[in-house]
Formats: sequence, C-alpha cells, structure tokens
Amino acid sequence: YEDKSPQDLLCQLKKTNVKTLIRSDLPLDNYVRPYLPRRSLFGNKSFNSCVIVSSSGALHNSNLGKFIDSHDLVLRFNNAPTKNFERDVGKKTTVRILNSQVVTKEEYEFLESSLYRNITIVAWDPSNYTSHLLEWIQRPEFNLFENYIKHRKTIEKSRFYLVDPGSLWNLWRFLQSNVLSRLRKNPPSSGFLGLNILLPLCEFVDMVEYVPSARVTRRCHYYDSEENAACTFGVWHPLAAEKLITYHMNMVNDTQVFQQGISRLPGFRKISC
Ligand code: NCC
Repeated sequence: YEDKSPQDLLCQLKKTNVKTLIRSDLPLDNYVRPYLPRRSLFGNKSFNSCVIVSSSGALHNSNLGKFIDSHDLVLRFNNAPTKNFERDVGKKTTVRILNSQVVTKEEYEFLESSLYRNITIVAWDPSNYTSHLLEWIQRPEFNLFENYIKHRKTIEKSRFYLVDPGSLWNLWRFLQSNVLSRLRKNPPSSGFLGLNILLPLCEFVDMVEYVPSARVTRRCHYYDSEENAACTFGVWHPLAAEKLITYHMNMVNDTQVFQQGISRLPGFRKISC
C-alpha cells in the first residue's frame, strides 16, 4: 500500500481496462458469439458531460432532476425508475447497467418492460476469481445468455453489451491495492463499474449520492421505502472502499460533495499520465 495522489489513482485506473465483449473475443463455434456486437460500447464516440445516478435513498427529496437531465449522457442502474421521481432523479436515460439478476429473474420482466428499450444496456455477471471467459459462459452465476440472445434477436435496434467478467476482477484488484483493509473477493458494485465504463468516454463524470452526502439515510433506494444501511455502505460489494477512493479522486469541493451530493471525476482524456 502506498499513499497515492488523485492523479496517481486516476492513472492507475486508466490502465485498469474495463471492456465489453465483442464477437472476436469468442471462438467461432461459441453459441453466444453471433449475437455479440462487432464493436465495443460506444466505439470511439465521446461525450462532454456524463452523470451517474446512484439508486440511493438519499436522492429522495434531493431536487437534482434538472441537474441530472442537463448532462449529455445519463447512466442509471437496474430497475431504478424515473416515472414519478422526475423532480429528484430526472427523466433522461442513455445507459442502464444491469446485474444478471435483473436480466434473468421473472419479477423484473426484462424482455417486456419498457425500462429496457430504446437505451443502451450493459449487463454483468460475476465469474469465479480464477475462471476463464469460456468457463464463465458455461457456468455464469445467473444465466443471462438466454435473455441476452432473445433481446438481441427480437427487440428492434437492441443495443445490449456484456461486461468481460475479468474486468470486474481488474477493478477489484485496483481497489484492494489502494486500501489497507483486506477486501472479500466480491466484485465492485454496479456503481463503480459504471464509473469505469464512463471515464474513458466523457470529459467529466458527475456522480449523485454515490459518495453519501448529509442527506444520507438508512433508506436503501429512492424508489422504495426499504431500510437497509448496507445499501449505502456495503456488505457483499466492497462499497465503502469504492466510495472512499472515488471521493479521493473527486475534483470538486466538500460543499458540493457533502451538501449537494455531487462528486465529479475528470475523464481519462483529460488526465496525462
Ligand atoms: O441497489 P442497486 O445495487 O441496484 O443500486 C445501484 C447502485 O447504486 C449505488 N447505491 C445504491 C443504493 C445506495 N443506498 N447507495 C448507493 O451508492 C451503488 O453503487 C449500486 O451499485 C448492484 O450494484 O447491481 C445492486 O443491485 C441490487 C439488486 O440486485 C438490484 O437493485 C435489483 O433489484 C443488489 N441488491 C440485492 O441483491 C438485494 C445490491 O446488492 C447491488
């Protein structure tokens, strides 16, 4: 462990490649291969302003909707709704990051719900720490390939990407190399994954209520009333480590982070390593 500056951390993160799978990553005879996109997420597109809307209960009554919608790209997670919550979380969605439970479990109605149409979808599922890509495809935690293929086949203009599971462990190693505590071997949350998907594409990335502000409550999500402080600080995912390091890399002052609930990171193109 060494004490690193925000710049050092961002440079280390820039080298931690997070990739989505493309056709050429799989052998010719693999059944998923024909459905994968030829090019990776957003190709060489770029965005000026990007925002990540955490699903945190602290967004309730935040009034951040207009601020969120003013960004060029808006990233949301899982089944987090906008309808009826526009004042706090806005209504624009460019990308959704989904964990494999949301893609596979009946209750989320992945193939039917309008939440998952006309946007870009990026889904992830954890592999074993030591397993290879093809082993993961044979034995995913939740079998997202069936609905992946159905979505790609039947939904018009389906823009659906899968995260290379090795990327999750690259991010885990980044976190572990920058905290003193010993992290359990569970992948980072969709939140930290989302950050790393956007940093190469955006001039800057704002995150709302990811680093918790003075609005922090025990409430898990802005869209339901379940109370569980672990949603904010983590049990399964290394959330506390993710948030501490994100705070350290952030470029705005503490009033913005802890009063407004907004942290901002410079995109990778902005930093020279
Ligand atoms: O709750 P979840 O997370 O969907 O939240 C998305 C991301 O927002 C950030 N967050 C959320 C709540 C909170 N109080 N503070 C936060 O900072 C986190 O960065 C989080 O990643 C996930 O990461 O995919 C997760 O998904 C849920 C659940 O599967 C989905 O919501 C679908 O219902 C997981 N919960 C359970 O499995 C019970 C959660 O552990 C991780």
